[in-house]
Amino acid sequence: MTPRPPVTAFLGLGGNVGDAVETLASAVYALHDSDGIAVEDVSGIYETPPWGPVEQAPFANCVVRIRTTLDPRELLLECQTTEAAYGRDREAEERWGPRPLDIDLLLYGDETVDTPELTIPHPRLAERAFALVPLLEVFPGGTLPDGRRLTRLLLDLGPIEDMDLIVRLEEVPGQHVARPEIHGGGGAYLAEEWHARGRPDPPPPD
Ligand code: GSY
Repeated sequence: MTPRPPVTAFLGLGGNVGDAVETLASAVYALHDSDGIAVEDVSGIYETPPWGPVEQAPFANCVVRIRTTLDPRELLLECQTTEAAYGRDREAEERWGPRPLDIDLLLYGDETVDTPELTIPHPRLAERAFALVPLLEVFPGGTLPDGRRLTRLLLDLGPIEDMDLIVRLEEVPGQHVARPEIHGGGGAYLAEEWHARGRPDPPPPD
C-alpha cells in the first residue's frame, strides 16, 4: 500500500475527571508516540466552563496541531484508543457529561468528511470557545474548508468569559525546544502553583 502524504490536522483535547491537566499533557505525548502521528505544536491548556446541559466541574482544554499519515477514520480510531487508555468509557458515560479525556477531530487539512461516524470540520466547532481559542493559537489565520475565518467564528460567539490559561507546556513533542516563557517567567510553570492555589494570577499589565 502506498503511504498517504502527511496532512496537517487539529485535535481538541478536553477532560474534567481526575487530574485533567496531567492527563492532557500526557496524552499529547501518547499521541506523538502513535504510529502515523507527529505532534507539531500544542496550545496552552485552559480551564473552561462546561459546555452543554450537564452541571459538572470545569474542563481543561487544549488543541494540538499534528502531521499525520492516517486517513480521517484511522485518526478517529487512534483518538478513541488514546481516550480509552486514559479511562474514557463511552458505554458508561453520560451524554455531554464528565469524562477523563475527550479527543475531538476538529480539522483535517482542507477536507470535509460527512459519514455517520465522523464529521469534519467538527460539527460544533463554531459554537465552542473552548476549542476555537486554543485552535487559533496553533493555527493563527486559520480558516475552515469553506473559507470562513476562525477569528470570525470566535468574534461571532461574543465576549468570552471564564476561560483561563492555566498551563503552557514547556516542551512540545515535535519541537524539542522550550516554548517561550509567559507571565514573566516560569516556563511550564503554573501546574504546581495552580494545583496549590486554584488559579494563577492574571499577567501583569504591559
Ligand atoms: O466535546 C468535548 C468534551 N466536552 C467539553 C470540553 O472539552 N470542554 C468544555 N468546556 N465543555 C465540554 N463539554 C463536553 S461534552
